[in-house]
Amino acid sequence: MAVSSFWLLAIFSLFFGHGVLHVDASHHVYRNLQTVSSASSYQPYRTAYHFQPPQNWINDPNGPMYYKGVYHLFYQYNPKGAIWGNIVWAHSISKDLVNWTPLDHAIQPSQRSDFYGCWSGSATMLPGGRPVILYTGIIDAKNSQVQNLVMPKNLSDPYLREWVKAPKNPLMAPNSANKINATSFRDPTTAWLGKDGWWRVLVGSKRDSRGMAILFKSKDFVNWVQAKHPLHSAKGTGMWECPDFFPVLSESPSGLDTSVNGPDVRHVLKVSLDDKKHDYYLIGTYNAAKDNFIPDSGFESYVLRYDYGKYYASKTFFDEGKNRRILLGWMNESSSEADDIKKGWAGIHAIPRAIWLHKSGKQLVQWPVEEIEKLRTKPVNWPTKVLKGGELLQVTGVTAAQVDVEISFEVNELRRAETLDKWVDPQDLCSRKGAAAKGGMGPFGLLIFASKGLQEYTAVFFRIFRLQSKHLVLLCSDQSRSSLKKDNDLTSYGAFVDVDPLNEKLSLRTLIDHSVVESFGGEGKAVITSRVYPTLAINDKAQLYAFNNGTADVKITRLSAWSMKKAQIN
Ligand code: DQQ
Repeated sequence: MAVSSFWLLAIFSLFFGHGVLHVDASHHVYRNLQTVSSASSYQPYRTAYHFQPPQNWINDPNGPMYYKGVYHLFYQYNPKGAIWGNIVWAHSISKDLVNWTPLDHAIQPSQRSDFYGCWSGSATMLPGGRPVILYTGIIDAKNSQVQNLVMPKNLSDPYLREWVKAPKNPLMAPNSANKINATSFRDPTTAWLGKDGWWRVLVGSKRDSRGMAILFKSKDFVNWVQAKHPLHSAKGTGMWECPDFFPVLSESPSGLDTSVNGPDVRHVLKVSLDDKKHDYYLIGTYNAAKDNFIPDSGFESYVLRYDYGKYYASKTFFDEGKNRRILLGWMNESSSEADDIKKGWAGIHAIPRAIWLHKSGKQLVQWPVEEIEKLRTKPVNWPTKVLKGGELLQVTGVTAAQVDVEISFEVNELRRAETLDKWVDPQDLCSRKGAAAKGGMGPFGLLIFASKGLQEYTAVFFRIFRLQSKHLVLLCSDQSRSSLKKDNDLTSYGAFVDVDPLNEKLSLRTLIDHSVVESFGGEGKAVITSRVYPTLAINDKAQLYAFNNGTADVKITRLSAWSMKKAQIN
């Protein structure tokens, strides 16, 4: 294949240290602040086991892969400050997806096709297990975008420390013939190989306000031609950033290599909607002969999300070592830019999640990778107990600012469920009915980062409603009282969880980590992540409670909590 020859020939200068970008559709741009970093010594919000570098700004996970027993994570990074800008691909490696070691930056501006920045992209394994990366290069101060290829310099290095740019870069570019706007042409996916011997890759784009995943095809991974039609597009959705397209099995949680297709396979298309700043996904059928993707009915309105809180620009990869598909995502801060500069850093990554299709075929399910359980220590387990209406029980014996907690509730009648006249947006419902609003069946759940006098807390809870003859289970993450400092983003988040409240348990797992509340409801059917910055409930001043602010009693059938050890995160 042509690819193996070009990287051997390529010797390029690595660092150009090029200046500041000018406009970006995705992030606030403060040119004068992009090189400012002034970390203060007051650091109660740094994470103990969620991925983050020692300082500065990070955003999207890029090119994750498993190579020769090592996990690779690249990410968008500003080496000069705590605000988005000066973007390079930073690189960390791990043996377990929990403990991470930093390496030198893998891709930095150095050639005409990326002088102004190295934006997001993905890795693909070529036959024989040779990894390559496609990424977006920024070629001018207007943020015009092209797609570039890099190859590892030394395939026998499992750490893949050095990457060589293809001499033929850029390999995909907008032109008048393909009618692509140069500032809306980015974030190539992992490529997949069809039975016809052609590689396919998607690039995020839009035409007017129609979001689209443009399809390119290649026989040799170097020469790419644009397909006549996008793989999929949708009116009114705006720019599609960081598309991801992958197969899932209809009857099993096992993962699949991105090129696999067949009768038991469904496909998932995820798009990060720039206008909404959320990651939406569609489940459907990929027709390889026609190269189109038809979403199942019910997905037209872009409703299903990976995470109903703060979570964006995610990307999956196939973990061949454990036969699973892993999802990585970026969580931005909820604090002001001024506070980010003060603390000297911004952005973290979620705990890597295994992701698979629920047996109903109607939604995906996510669960933190099992390796994270290695950090669990000093278990606390409660016997089954009734949590009376109005009751608050402290979970003692754990480090409440750094804990993994699983709680399950059982209800045995629904008479006191509050009535809804019509369907209501779950986030609006959570904003109107926070933890302090007394209900019938709920709110019941956890008070996290609670201060001693409850002046501060973040509440994650269930609340059951009746809508006509059906019952709806709402999961909320209520940040309205998370901090006495009111200039943070205190938006409450919510999602309906597809569980039958009488016949299934209402389970919640929450990973709590200093400024992170990452919650998995209904065994991973609904996920909500929040970033919070308590002023009183920090470190050993934080407390954890189970609470019930409804009138009906509920039963806690399980409460298990573990203090979490610190991981090596760079
Ligand atoms: N972030 C990158 C872009 C992408 C956006 C720039 C999504 O490639 O579209 O840092 O957060």
